[in-house]
Amino acid sequence: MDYVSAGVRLLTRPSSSQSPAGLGDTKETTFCNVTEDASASDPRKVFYRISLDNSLLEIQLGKTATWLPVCYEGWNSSLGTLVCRQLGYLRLTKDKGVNLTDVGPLYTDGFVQITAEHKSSLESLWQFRGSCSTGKVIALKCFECGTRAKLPRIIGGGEAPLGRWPWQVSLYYSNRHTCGGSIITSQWVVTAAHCVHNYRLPQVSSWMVYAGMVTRTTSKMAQDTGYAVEKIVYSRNYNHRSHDSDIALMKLRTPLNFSDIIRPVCLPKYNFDFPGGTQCWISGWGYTQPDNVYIPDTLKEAAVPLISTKRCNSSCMYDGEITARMLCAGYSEGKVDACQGDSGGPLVCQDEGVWRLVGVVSWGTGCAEPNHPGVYTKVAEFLGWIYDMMEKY
Ligand code: 4AZ
Repeated sequence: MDYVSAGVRLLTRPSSSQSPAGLGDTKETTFCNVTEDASASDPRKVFYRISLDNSLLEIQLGKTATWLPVCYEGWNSSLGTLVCRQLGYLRLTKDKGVNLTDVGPLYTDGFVQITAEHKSSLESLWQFRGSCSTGKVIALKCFECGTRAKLPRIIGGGEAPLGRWPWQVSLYYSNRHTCGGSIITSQWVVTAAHCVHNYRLPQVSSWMVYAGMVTRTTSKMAQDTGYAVEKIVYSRNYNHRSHDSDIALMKLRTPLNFSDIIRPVCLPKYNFDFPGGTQCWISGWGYTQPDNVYIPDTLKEAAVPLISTKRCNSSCMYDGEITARMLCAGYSEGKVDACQGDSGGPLVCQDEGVWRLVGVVSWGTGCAEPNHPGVYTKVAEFLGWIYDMMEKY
């Protein structure tokens, strides 16, 4: 799929094109009906949040209903980084101890304190306490991501106004739009391994990253706003036959200036999967017609629900081809999907008010075909790898 200009296409298939598949379709869906597990299991034991009112870190131990502030004793900033990452933020921006007396009489249910012994996992580090001996609790600020500026009204469907997907970038290889990508920090972009692997990889200087635009040609021509690439890494487990681990990172030579139209997306939280049926969004400059090799000039967007792996791996969909590092999104009837030219671009889901990069456009059988939804790299499986690469390079 990456030999022609591999991009993702956000495609709306005309309903008439569905008719030949109509009969078989109905039959298939009856025996392919997979019952969904309504109760998505949640393995987490400790929950974190940062209070919007006063920036205090609050922890819930087990599934008890109370959120408790954290004593300053034993705290250090690397714990702050770990907590921010658990919450899907790239890093810590600021941490400090604040006097309990300054935050008012809000907290009467007790506190969480760091245990004295050094524990290997973050989850086992916390214990309940009646009070904090220093009288101070932790306030945290994590790197901001996944928000967009207040936008003018959205006109029509399908075309994305400037600033709606501010993390979306267009990756140009040899002066052609080749793939999409998502900004995660001022210097790092996530894309698909199939966009950059083999012959393209050594050609770092042939890549350019365009951010903060929806209309490719005019933005590009008006001012050459492209960012040069310094480094490309892709998952060492990437398999171009099975499309497993289809993820790559690009480091820009100079950092992006964030603005209303250029902003980073958040990553998923650790150990939390969005259930099948969650409404998410894709965006890209990929093909918009199933049988038309045409890369549109303006950014397109579409809403797609997640499909559980169990259902996507059933015999009527991908029959076992979906690995633990992939996820599916789209409709069993087809019609709306990513396509060539959209590859590497974002599948984002909104959660607690921020947008998270849940998937990277990867592959699929055709585009917008019934029972062949789009397949995405599951970003949550690569959080450790992403942080390692960003620390290393
Ligand atoms: C591609 O060729 C491609 N319908 C990307 C996404 C999908 C299919 C093909 C999903 O890059």
